[in-house]
Amino acid sequence: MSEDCLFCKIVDGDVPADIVYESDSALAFRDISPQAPTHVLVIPRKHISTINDLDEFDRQLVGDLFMAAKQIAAQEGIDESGYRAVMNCNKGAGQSVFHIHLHVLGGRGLSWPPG
Ligand code: DGP
Repeated sequence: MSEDCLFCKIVDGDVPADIVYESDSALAFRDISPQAPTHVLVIPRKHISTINDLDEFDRQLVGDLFMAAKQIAAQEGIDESGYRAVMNCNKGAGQSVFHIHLHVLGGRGLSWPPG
């Protein structure tokens, strides 16, 4: 838990969110500013600021985030049509909340490369 972290506050229930998935290690909720018909953020309950802060003990946790993404895609009905699961690292890549989160985006065509 990091005192001034927005996503830690969502984990603790101090900031409301539209939660679509919960497990012992992870939580997922709808993005406040959706960039696609489905835009869900999957986060670990544990505070980790960026991908660069992951350590060896986080291997399982990172796997949990992707397993959650897979389940959410099925729940949202975008597993067959296609979706993107992406994590931005640091400001230059667009990270604005420094508690790692996997964006799960789908429900429309997604171009590549991203901007
Ligand atoms: P990134 O830019 O990769 O750090 O993504 C942060 C995302 O978090 C961005 O898409 C908007 C979303 N977001 C920011 N504040 C809130 C909030 O208070 N609630 C929810 N549900 N999403 C938020």
